[in-house]
Amino acid sequence: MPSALVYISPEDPAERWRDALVPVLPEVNFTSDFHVWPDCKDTQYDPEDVDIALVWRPKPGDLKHFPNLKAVINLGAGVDTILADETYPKGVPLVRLIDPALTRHMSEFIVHRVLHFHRKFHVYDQMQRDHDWRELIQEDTLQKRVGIMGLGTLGTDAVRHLAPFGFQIAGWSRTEKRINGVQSFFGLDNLKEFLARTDILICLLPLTPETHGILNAETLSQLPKGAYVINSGRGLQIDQENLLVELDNGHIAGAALDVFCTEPIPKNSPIWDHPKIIVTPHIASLSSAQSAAQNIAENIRRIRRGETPNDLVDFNTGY
Ligand code: NDP
Ligand code: OXD
Repeated sequence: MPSALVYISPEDPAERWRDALVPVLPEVNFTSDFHVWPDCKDTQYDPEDVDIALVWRPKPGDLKHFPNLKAVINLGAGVDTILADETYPKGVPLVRLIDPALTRHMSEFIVHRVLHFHRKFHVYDQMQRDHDWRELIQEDTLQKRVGIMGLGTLGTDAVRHLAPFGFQIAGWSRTEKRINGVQSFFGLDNLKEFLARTDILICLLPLTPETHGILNAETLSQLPKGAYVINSGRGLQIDQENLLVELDNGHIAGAALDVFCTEPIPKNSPIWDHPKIIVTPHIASLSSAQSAAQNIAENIRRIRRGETPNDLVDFNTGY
């Protein structure tokens, strides 16, 4: 029976994950049964022994080297790069990361960015640089309309943390939601109405063919004048050129972007120095190996017992 793990991440060294998994998977021999791709190619390992791949942004084609995979476990929430790989082994279940620390850290990021724009700290930052001592009008939180695209694990938690401030909160998702105090919009038919009532827009959608470019010239212009955009979903969900136009013509007052079409952003991109854009390098929430290890171990055991793992990706919806 194949029973070895392979770790595949071109970006993230294996040690962090191995160190976190060793104590929670005492039944696994990490010396003989934990391989790191592609280094293992130079060892005596047999790819047929591998039953589970632990991956973060594997390169297209990486997974096809393992003929006996029972499951692929993604070490992050978004599975877009994996599903874009046409060589993904057909029929092999894909598990995504749902982890309390990942969720918590995303909510911190969202709350910080929403308050930053709502309380005009971006303007006060500039005023300090200009030695400009003035009071700006303080808008009432109870009148401020926040809209979240994506009411899944992360969006729902962000709503929970934003609600106590008193914002008027709405969410947009594929299916209708019933969350106390949150107006639910769903499906493309309701998108225009959702955007029209949103002063601060947060994008926490997965990247799928349906959400690719969903924020474009038409939809951005449906936001009220002076709206703010926060994107920590995926860069390709916003048409970057269209966003720059709307920022430059003043329709959008500011944007906080954590994800981009090309990462890292090219050194000469206008995004870096745009006065209305706050850039972070895809750090809104980073996977924590320490926190996630228990859930991953549980899923490894479930898979090896022949049970359905938790947090399966639906190949039909793409998330
Ligand atoms: P979930 O799968 O839990 O939730 C996805 C939400 O998006 C659901 O509410 C779903 O609707 C909605 N949705 C999906 N497709 C559509 C559509 N076509 N139209 C309307 N709504 C849609 O995902 P998570 O909350 O766990 O994560 C969301 C994304 O956040 C990840 O896919 C990843 O891209 C990004 N992310 C970014 C990080 C960063 O550091 N920047 C870190 C972690 C994640 P429904 O509920 O009806 O199914
Ligand atoms: C994720 C991410 O999807 O880090 O987990 O973007």
